[in-house]
Amino acid sequence: PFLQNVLSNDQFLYGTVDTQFIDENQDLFNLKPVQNRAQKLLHYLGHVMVNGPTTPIPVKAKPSSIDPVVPSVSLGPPPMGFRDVLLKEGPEGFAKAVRDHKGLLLMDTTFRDAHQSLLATRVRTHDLKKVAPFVAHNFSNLFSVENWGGATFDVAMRFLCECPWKRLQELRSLIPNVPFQMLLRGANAVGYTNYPDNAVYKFCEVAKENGMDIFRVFDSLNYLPNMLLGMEAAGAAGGVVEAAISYTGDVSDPMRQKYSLDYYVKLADELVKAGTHILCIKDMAGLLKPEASRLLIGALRDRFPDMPIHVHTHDTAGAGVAAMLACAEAGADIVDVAVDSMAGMTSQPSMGAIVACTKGNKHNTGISLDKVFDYSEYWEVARGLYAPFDCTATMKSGNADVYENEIPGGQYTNLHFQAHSMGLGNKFKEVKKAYVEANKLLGDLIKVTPSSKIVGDLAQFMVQNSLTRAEVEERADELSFPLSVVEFLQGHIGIPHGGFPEPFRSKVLKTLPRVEGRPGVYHHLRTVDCLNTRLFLDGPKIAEEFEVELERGKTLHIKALALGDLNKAGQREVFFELNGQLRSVLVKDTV
Ligand code: 3PY
Ligand code: ZN
Repeated sequence: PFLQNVLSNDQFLYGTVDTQFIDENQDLFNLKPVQNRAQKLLHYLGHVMVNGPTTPIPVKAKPSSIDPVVPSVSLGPPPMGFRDVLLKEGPEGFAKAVRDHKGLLLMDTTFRDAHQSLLATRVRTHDLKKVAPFVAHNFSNLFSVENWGGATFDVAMRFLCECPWKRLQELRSLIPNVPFQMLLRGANAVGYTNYPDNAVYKFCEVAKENGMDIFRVFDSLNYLPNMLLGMEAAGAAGGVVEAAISYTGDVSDPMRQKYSLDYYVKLADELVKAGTHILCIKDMAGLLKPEASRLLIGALRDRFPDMPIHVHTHDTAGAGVAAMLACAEAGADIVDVAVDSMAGMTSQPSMGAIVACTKGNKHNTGISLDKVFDYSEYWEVARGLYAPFDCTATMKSGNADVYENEIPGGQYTNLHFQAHSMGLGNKFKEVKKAYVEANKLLGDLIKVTPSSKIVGDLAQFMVQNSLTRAEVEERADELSFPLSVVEFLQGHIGIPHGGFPEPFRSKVLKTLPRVEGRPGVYHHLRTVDCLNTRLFLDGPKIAEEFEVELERGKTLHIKALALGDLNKAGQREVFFELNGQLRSVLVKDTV
């Protein structure tokens, strides 16, 4: 590198070097590996020419030869949008403005969930950047653009040779007026397993610094302690906190009692108590039927009149538009859509359909249908570039069987891809049936990344080994289960609603250790470094108030309020005031 630095130095090249050359040119010692970008590009191109793209399945489809045409954009800065409100008013003022807004607001998922569901998350920053100014200029009245988080983070690095942070920075500079939204998997951040708390905090802080505004926080088991961790991390970073309840089952079916209306309302109570700015129902599989929408969103609207309610769904069965219109009727403030050419099937319902169906009524979105058509045309052509990854290579329609198998949108596509790549294209039905059985074996879980992957792994294991549910149950102590299943039963991602399935869990785990409570606690024991020794050894007295400096400038004001009674599970609820807000923790009483 030193030689290369010398050889690219103007003074050296023009022969004006004297004895002061080294002294005056200390940057010659900047010995960072010199990036020979041209060489790297050639290497990459050579690799693609020899091996072709790394596709999920060996489809013959090639990227289309037609380039998308970027619709023209007017000169000057884009109009003001909700991001201007957020910057001026902060998260609380922003939430109030959203709730006060007349008409239905939309989040556009085209930059994230739509291509995660249809194109194996492969859309590159290159194609997002091209259309970004058009979005800023013509969709300034969107609630938000979802453009980050979920699977985009690891796919950018693993398959696209891109830096996800750079994507965020570049899009931010092109879309300054519309809030950006990301999907944060609670204590799993943008990964597939629980991370140490400080990693989640830092991640949110850096995401906010790089331009993220709204953090949709969920946990794959709706496990409250994991959700609170993600919400606190997003809130501490100064982000808008959107706590998301993952929806499964069917609240309109009296026979489905595990995930009842009461279950969702109670969970919402906790999230509102914990200070969420926005409440979201995250229907990751597209199970929320219009009737269930009326019941659930209606109940939440009545209970939390001032809370903005946001609904996310997938269109796998084909009822997404109907469900979102029912949500709007029942009082939802915001629903998720993808632009028409990136909508439908396992993606979100169509933006154009919702804009058209609400035109002229009280849910009017204020969005121009003509602009939607231009935007859609760009994506229709851009989508052709991703033909090797497009689920339509093999999947021709959505399917209402999702109401039975409850497979989330992105996973539905992945499993379909997988079945085809293993030459089991005609056995997809069997895979879906096994998924249903695997879910029952695991105790009927909320299924979304990563719990959905665990159910999928067990289903695949059953298909590969031709095992029925009864056989798995019977031989649980001798079978060699996928690691993800074992770790789930150990408690590595949290505790499912209703507890772990027994005697299945004990038979699988035998003497393997179990994690009690929130897994992240065990990754982060040094949290307690900041406590003085008396508090560390003996805890506070009831009514004692004290301050703890977590790090420089970040002080917590804590007051111990009360110890609850022993409950049936041998636990006590301990109540605190944390920075003026009521908080409680459940603790196993071992005395
Ligand atoms: C993700 O976690 O990436 C999801 O989209 C879940 O729905
Ligand atoms: Zn989704």
